[in-house]
This record gives sequence, structure tokens and C-alpha cells, in this order.
Amino acid sequence: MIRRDILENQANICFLAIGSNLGDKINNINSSKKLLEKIPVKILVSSSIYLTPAWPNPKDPAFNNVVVKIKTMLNLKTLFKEIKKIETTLGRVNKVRNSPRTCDIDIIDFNGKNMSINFGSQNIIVPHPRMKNRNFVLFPLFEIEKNWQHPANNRNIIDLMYNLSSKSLTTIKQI
Ligand code: PH2
Ligand code: MG
Ligand code: MG
Repeated sequence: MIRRDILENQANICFLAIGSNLGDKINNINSSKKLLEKIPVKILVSSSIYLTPAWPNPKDPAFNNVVVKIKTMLNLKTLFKEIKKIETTLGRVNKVRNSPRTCDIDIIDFNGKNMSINFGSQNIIVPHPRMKNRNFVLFPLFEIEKNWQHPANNRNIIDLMYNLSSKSLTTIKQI
């Protein structure tokens, strides 16, 4: 029982991917970080900003993407709820799936664990199920956490980057 209490009160280390492809993108990312710090979340490290073509439709406006490493006492579900509030505060309107958005914050990794929880109609899965195909997650994550490993298969981040398509490797730019 005591052990459980200790575990429940521990700080969680988590990686978030932040993206924007609408409006003042850099400003939107900076505002996202400021609002995250109010949740409260401590941002331990932030990657630089990457310019990436929109996935899956490269005709949509290009994204600015960053990955941040954070520390928080919030559990996965509460963190998810708070992140959704920030997206709404920054003017995100959920229209069509993958349509341009001012702010998108995805939970990439939570304590390096495989987790899946239901939240209303949504199923939150960490690590993020599509991260392995996403240059805009892998590159900034590699920049700030060179030893990151996927908990499901222990594949390291370099391994995952090698498996990206050549297009994914050449179209991303650090700015
Ligand atoms: N986010 C999406 C869909 N497509 N493409 C890029 N380049 N960057 C993103 O952050 C991104 C995307 C939905 O979450
Ligand atoms: Mg996203
Ligand atoms: Mg999202």
C-alpha cells in the first residue's frame, strides 16, 4: 500500500510532440510551451524547431514541429485532458482529420512504458502508435534523447530513423 502511494506520487517523465501549420507557427509553439508550464508541467529540454511537409497531404501548409521532454505529477489521462484544453485555447478547431491546425500536442512517451487507456471515445496509446513513421517526431526526439528506446521492442531511435523512407529523411529541415 505504501509502495503504491509512492508510485502514484512520483514525477512522470514524458515526451510531447508539438506541431503547428496554421497562423504564426513559431509563436503558437512558444505559446503552447508557456501554457504547458501552467498546467503545471516542467519542460526539462526542448528540441529546436523542424520544418516538415504536412503528413499525409504535402499540399497542406508545412508544419513547424518540436519535441519536449517534460516532468509532471499528472497521470496520463489528466495530462491528456489538460493538453486538449491548451489546443482549444490556442484556437484549434477540430474539423477534418489532419486538417491544418494552430496547435497539436501529442503524447509520444510516458515514463518509457507501454500503456493504453480509454478516455471517452478515445483510446490513448503510448508510445504514440504512429511515431515510428514520423520524421517530425523521430528527428527532434533524437536531438534531445539520443538513447531513447521503444519499450515494446527495445528498438532504439537510430534504428527507427534508418527505417524512414528516403523522402522522410530528405524533406525535414532544422530551422
Ligand atoms: N500532425 C498531424 C498530421 N500531420 N504532419 C507534420 N509534418 N507534422 C505534424 O505534427 C502533423 C502532421 C496530426 O497530428
Ligand atoms: Mg499530431
Ligand atoms: Mg494530436
